[in-house]
Amino acid sequence: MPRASGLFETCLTSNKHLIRWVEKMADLMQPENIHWVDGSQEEYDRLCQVLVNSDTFIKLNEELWPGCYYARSAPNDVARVEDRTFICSLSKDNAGPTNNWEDPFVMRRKLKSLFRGAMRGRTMYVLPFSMGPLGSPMARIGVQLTDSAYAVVNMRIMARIGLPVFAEIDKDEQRVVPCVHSVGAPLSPGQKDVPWPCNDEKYIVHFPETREIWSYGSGYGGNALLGKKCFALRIASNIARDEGWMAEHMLILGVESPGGEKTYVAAAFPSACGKTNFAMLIPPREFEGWKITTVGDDIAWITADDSGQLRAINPEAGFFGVAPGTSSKTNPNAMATLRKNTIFTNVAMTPALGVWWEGMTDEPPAECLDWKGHPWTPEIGRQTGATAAHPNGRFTAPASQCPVMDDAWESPLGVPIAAIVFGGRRSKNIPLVYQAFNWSAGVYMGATMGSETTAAAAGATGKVRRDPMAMLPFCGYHMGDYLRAWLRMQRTLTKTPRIFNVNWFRKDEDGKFLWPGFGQNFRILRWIVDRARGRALAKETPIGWTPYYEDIHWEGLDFAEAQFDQLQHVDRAAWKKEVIDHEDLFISLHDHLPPEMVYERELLICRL
Ligand code: O2Y
Ligand code: MN
Repeated sequence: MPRASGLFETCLTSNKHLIRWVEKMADLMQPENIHWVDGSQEEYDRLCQVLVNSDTFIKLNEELWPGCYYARSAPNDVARVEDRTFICSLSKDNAGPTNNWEDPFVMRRKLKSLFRGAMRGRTMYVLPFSMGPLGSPMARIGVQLTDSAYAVVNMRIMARIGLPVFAEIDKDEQRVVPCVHSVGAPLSPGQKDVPWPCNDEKYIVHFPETREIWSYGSGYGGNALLGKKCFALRIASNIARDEGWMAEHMLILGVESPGGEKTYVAAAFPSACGKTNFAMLIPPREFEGWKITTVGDDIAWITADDSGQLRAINPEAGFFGVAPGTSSKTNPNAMATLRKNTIFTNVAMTPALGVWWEGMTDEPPAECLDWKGHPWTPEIGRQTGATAAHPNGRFTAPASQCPVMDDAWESPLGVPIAAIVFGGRRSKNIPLVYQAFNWSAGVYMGATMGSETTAAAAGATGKVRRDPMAMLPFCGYHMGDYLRAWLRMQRTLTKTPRIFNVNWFRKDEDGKFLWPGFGQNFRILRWIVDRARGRALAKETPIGWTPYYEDIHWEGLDFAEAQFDQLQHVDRAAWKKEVIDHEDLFISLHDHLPPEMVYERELLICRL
């Protein structure tokens, strides 16, 4: 047994269940060593050095990029793998039509064979982590066993980890979510490791009833940093449904007026729709004294407090942001955040040991190494079409380094949410902004939201992919039941947040964007805040309330009323087609679909 061989000498918990589970897993996966993660800076530095020694990390130029490291993944391990992601609920019906399901008994047998000996020749890290500020009643704890030092150092940025979490586990003997992760690349004695070990066969598996996560074969992002999508969304959505709160794919931001009035807004956009940019938006200079503050850029855990007010925490402690397209023009706050103590993955590396990606600067570097480590020049890029950075290249950066983090971003009780915003990338039909008539219409709005596929994603470009509440890849149970949970939530509220839809991406007949976006989105946010606070008028349309031209603050932007009307136009014929389209999703959810969604659809058809 590993215990007898001294593998447990540095055990950092007294929790017997935890120790027994670690023993059992060590027995299964046969690691060479066990490392109990204390979460200290010294340990982080040591592990980064281990990663440098194994050629996984390159230490970047300390003068230009202090405390930063650079990694390249294997070319077959560059993103989340939705087709290899499973929800193994006891009943297939509970996973619903939008998730891959496998019988949990069959899956357990498969996992047992995959994980048997999977960590041979490697160290197994026992990584305790808290999603949410430690000690917050809204926080939840997990323990990830992993054979990836890369996952450990990234998790140290993305979550609260180490000794204080062990202390929390020991204090209450509280329930933890067990997470098992292996890159699936055991080493035989004397075998030389590769910089990015992984396996062609990948399994990202969730057992919702037992609240377990098993991830095999990948070392990348959402597949390996199990606190993020696997725990904070797929497993947490199950816990939230059972306990009456919500785990959402939402950013949280604060809008602060010159007089110090603060209004918090949560917003759900599908992946790759600019959530990080919106969360860190800088108002145009005409709005002196106004400030946007960031609470989170990706995930919100939301609950009603004793007074019936919705409150939200960001369960994460860092940003795992898309690098390409991020620049001091598009997101100066993100650029300031990632200047130090950041891990870059699958971007390009310059000869001066700096990083670069498409869109970071107007001028590309004369030469660099691309995300595969091959020489890249602008000329090579032109000739081959190859980008220097992978489109899903990432930065992992501590949230505490963001210059506009909200004062209350770590508040244990979260921040009060006054408005919820849904949005997607739609070139036609969907106005720049409109407000749902009420909560139930707002749930319909979120349920039917969609985004046009871009060239970066698989599938036909320009096709609308329905993505209810931006949770399609992340809801850990039946989507119809998820919509029911949303409707149920209203009953716990006395102050119901107002619900809005935005679309920054509407185009004219020539394919040109009608709205400048970025910082200008502040004008729309301000109307949303005014509406949530009951001090702006609105015009009734068949799909919801829309702003009058005069109610948007236009100072500093030359935007004619006719242009605004074009952006806000509700084309009834096109909307009738849109509503027919909604039916596809509803049919797929059939017996789980809440009847309110059918009523809302009927009402919408009548109004059109
Ligand atoms: O490719 C990955 O593993 C990352 S996916 C991701 C990362 C940060 C925030 N959101 C997402 C997402 O896919 O929604
Ligand atoms: Mn996301």
